Amino acid sequence: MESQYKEMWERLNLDIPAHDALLEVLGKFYGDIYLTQQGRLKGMEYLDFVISEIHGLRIKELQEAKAKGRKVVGTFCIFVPEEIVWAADGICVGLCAGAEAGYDKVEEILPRNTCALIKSFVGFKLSKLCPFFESCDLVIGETTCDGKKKAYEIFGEYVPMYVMEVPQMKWDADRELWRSEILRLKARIEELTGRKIDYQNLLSAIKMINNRRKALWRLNELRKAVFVPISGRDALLINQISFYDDPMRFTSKVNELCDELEERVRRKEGVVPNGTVRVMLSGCPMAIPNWKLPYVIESSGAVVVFEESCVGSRNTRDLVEEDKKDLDGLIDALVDRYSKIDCACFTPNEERLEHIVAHAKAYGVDGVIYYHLNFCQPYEIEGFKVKRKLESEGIPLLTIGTDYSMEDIGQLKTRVEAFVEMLSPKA
Ligand code: BJ8
Repeated sequence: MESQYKEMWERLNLDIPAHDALLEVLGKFYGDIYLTQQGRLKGMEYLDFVISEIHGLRIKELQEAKAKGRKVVGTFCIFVPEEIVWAADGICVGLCAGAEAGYDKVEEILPRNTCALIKSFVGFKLSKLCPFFESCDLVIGETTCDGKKKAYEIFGEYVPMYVMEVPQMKWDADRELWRSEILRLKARIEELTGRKIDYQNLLSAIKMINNRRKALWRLNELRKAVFVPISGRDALLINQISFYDDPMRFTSKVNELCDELEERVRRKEGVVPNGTVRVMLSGCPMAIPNWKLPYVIESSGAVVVFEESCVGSRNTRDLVEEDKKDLDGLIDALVDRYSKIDCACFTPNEERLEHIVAHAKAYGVDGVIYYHLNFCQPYEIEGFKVKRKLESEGIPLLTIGTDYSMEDIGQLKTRVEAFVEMLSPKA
């Protein structure tokens, strides 16, 4: 891939030697974690291809679209209503980074004890390692956690930045604020793209993104089967790729994959032996290529059947209502749908506890692994209420705080193995 795209990467001003090294490490990491799995689905070949081309073909597509006048908009959070971008014929890509990169430079401008996700996206930009960043005409941030909010102020010196105000509570006044923020975004995107957002193009965008969510939810539902048809690692990867790939192509590929999965479920064919310990992962988002914990879990004798996370169910569970008669109605539908997001940045956030319990039961999990990034206060603190709730329901829980380094992998494995052992049916 290197030679084929080198010219494009040079034009994007990437640090070529460092980028080559990154792709090499990533390729090896992916090979070890993904390609060694037994009995993978045929449909995963497409996902393997997308990953192998993530800095190649997809970036080429973005560059070609830009040459025709389309604008590329990057986001970090599932609160940003991407339908607004697509309606104006923009292209929306998720930018959350899931690997350690350029931390030496990052720590010159951000405190060391900042969460890995924030350090990662700043690091990818400062070290010129991410062609997605370099393709963006606008980057949209949001006032969710304090770390992101304050980091964006500094980050805005490096990228064209726009920040949405996300309310922290869910009263009527918060809804009004959120509605006005969606309208403010609409005006900014119209200005950027030079295109007006109207009823027709917004409805088409809503349908396109709803279809992607439906396909991902269909995939989720299939994981309820007693014979688990897909590994948690593969399911996570599919969710991660949904933030980058062309939505229509991606949706049709995921639906093809689901056809294959349905067949497996019908044949009672699982990726792991029947009776393998079933685990839910709950907590902070796992941005690509953060595969550490799912790998640890699935190499410790368990299988992940559900992700209660933004790279997972929180992003796919709710649809935008389509049966609205005018533009105002569609804007209201966006407001309603996005207000259902139960991120730990909200207070109170009781509905998240209800969702965790309901999904733990529906997916027949034996236990929940609660994951927070170190220095992520919203998710770490909310973990206390999650623990209490799960205890009251008799659902076992293991809490893990970690980051993107590999230093703690041995320690994590010991803890996860002990948890899985505790959950395993005794002979
Ligand atoms: S809707 S979870 S994508 S904000 S891990 S940066 S919270 S300190 S990512 Fe998120 Fe939107 Fe919420 Fe989802 Fe801060 Fe925590 Fe870091 Fe985090």
